[in-house]
Amino acid sequence: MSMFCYQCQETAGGKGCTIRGVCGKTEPVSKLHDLLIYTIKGIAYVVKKNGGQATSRTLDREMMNSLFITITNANFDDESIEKQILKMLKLRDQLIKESGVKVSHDAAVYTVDTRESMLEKAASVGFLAEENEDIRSLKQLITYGLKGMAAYAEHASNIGKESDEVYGFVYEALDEILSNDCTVDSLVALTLKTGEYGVKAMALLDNANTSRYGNPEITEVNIGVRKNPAILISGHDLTDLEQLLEQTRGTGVDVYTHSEMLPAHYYPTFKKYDNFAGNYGNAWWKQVTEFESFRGPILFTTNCIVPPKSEEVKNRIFTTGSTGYPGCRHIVADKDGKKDFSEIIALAKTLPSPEEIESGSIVGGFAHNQVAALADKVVDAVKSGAIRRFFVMAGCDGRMKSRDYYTQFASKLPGDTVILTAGCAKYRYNKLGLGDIGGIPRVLDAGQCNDSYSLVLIAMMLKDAFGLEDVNKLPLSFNIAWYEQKAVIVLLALLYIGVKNIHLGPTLPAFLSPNVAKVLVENFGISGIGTPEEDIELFMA
Ligand code: SF4
Ligand code: SF3
Repeated sequence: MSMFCYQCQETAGGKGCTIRGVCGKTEPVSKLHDLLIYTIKGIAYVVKKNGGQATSRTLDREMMNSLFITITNANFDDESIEKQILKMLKLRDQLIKESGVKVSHDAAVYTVDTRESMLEKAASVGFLAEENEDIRSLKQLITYGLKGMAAYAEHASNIGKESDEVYGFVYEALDEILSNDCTVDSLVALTLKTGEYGVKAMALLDNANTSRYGNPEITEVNIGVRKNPAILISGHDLTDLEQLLEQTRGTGVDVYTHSEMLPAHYYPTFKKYDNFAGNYGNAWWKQVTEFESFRGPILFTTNCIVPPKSEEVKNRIFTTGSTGYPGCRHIVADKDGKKDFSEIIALAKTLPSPEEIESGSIVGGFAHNQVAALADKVVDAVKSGAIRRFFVMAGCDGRMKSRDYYTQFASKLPGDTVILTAGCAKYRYNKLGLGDIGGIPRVLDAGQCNDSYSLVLIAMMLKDAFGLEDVNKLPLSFNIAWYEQKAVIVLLALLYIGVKNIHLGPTLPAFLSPNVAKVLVENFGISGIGTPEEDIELFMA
């Protein structure tokens, strides 16, 4: 077996990618990801020895960046991952020197300097080295939750909001899973604690986004195109979008959002840009054809990158932040976080405007503040029986044919139900025209996957409005679609706040061992999906 990865829903054969990732991840990239994770566990071990004290914000931020780099479809660039490993080793040694702690664990003392030595080292430190499958399963569940948490913490940090508590927990958890003394019980407890800190990280990001860009509001987003040359921005980072809009203002170049960047249209701050033209395309995996017809440059701020099929498209792709792809130009921030996008803007001016693939508009912007403003209307609709049940259908989309389930499920739901969504899962049903109930749209989009936090607040608000003690007593069901590790932290956050009977699909994670899956079923009522008809009957009963 040359590599092993089973962190995402599309893992080969539902078991693990062993030769090359279904996502396109190569063997060296997979191994370098493994070594990077091992290296930051070593740093967490040193921090623990130092009484939980990291010595610099640079270290905190690079820890988050290292986790983020290893998220599915974020960084395929072996050279940049190699550089990150060397950077982390330098920071580790600096930390040891400054703190004066004595360390002996291999992760805290090992050295590598060449690609060859890195790949050799990686082969011996991958997570398969853990022999007990239940311990391995829980450690990976926590690791994937931490990756999602780090992505959200990094976005918040880019807006200037950081939390010692969140950073502190990441060090604590990484140190704990490096240890050989974990038990199933201690790891189950750490899993729930990861969910607790996932809620904190999402709250931090919500606060960062709304304090900087205002509260999302109901917005109609154009899905057609204009005649100007244009740039497509993908991923989740709003500070990159803000800088791109500032730099394209008055240049005659339009900016369109792609996939998870769609909810940026809901923020008041971005509405002032005349050249913020709309959303182009659908969920991440459709980029294979949609980037061809877009015709202009594309900027990836985070996952999900699909390896481009042609040199022509590849030459139009730029990456920034934690993302990377070999052969694509990478834009680096200066020490103040400023990025120069002039090369992308210049390229856009030489290329044709986007080809229209859709027309019309979609509506979104139902984050917690907006829903709170509509609370009386929503509560009245439930009391009068106009709304019988809510379905939280947040999460990710993906390539698997079995995800048609979500389109079928949404379209077959009775007309007196409302879907609450967040994340790119929405593209499975946000253009179906499901109508409204007394002016309340039947699909309420709160935003990106991290805005699942908003859905939690909305559930809490409904619970209070109906004077209930337990969120599980609401006419509310959870049918979550997952793909990558941000969905893992969303799931752990939901478990932490006590949500029961979540349906998770289209398949259960390969990294759950039979015993760990059993714990999740017995304690939280987690289950997979059936057919849309069977599941609707079950939920409505
Ligand atoms: Fe396979 Fe998913 Fe890992 Fe890619 S991220 S190598 S598809 S399991
Ligand atoms: Fe989508 Fe990649 Fe997860 Fe942010 S963009 S939800 S899959």
